[in-house]
Amino acid sequence: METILVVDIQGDFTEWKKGSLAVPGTGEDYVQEVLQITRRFKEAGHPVLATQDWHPADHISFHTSHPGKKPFAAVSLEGREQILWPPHCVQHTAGAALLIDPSLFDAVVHKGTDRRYDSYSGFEDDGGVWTGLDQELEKRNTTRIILYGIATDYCVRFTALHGLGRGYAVTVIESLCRGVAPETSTRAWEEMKSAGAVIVRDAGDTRLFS
Ligand code: VGL
Ligand code: ZN
Repeated sequence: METILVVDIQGDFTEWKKGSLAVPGTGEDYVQEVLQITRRFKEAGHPVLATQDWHPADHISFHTSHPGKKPFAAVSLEGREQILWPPHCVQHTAGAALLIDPSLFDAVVHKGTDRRYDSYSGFEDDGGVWTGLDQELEKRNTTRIILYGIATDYCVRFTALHGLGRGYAVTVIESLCRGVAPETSTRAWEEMKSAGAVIVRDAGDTRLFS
């Protein structure tokens, strides 16, 4: 069974909603395209899941949690590199809201909920705690994950790599992804490809529509 996974389509990551961590190329037209394609997958009978970045207000990934540090600075936390982001996707705020009607999703998985750990991966945070995505995929007898959303170089990348690591086939739809920066996005595509992900240009290339 193929399961669709829509990654972090949230106000704070979009230009459309003037988000605090707006990713280039995320105007209203982008979100509408993601919505339409997601509807078509749903209508074709595929389970559709979503991830939602869902941080407490004092999350460790926010530069405001590190006095004197500027946004986008890199720091070392317990030996891990952590990029310090502008505060974003704070639980229950407008910026954290999904921009696609949640009724379209069979389940929504929250990530980054523990203030001590970031979680680019939809599967598990940097402390190794699982989000619940594994169970949602297993419940639906998933063998292949079809993935797209924001951001190519962070959440899409780590979710694809962890999906492959768990033995799933992973297909990423390039035209429905947006990255924070061009260089890191180029590297992310190469990394996903060499780890075994299938990268397709358009949703039609998945041949999943009936
Ligand atoms: C993400 C930066 C910070 C992502 C989450 O989901 O790609 N990026 N938090
Ligand atoms: Zn985040």
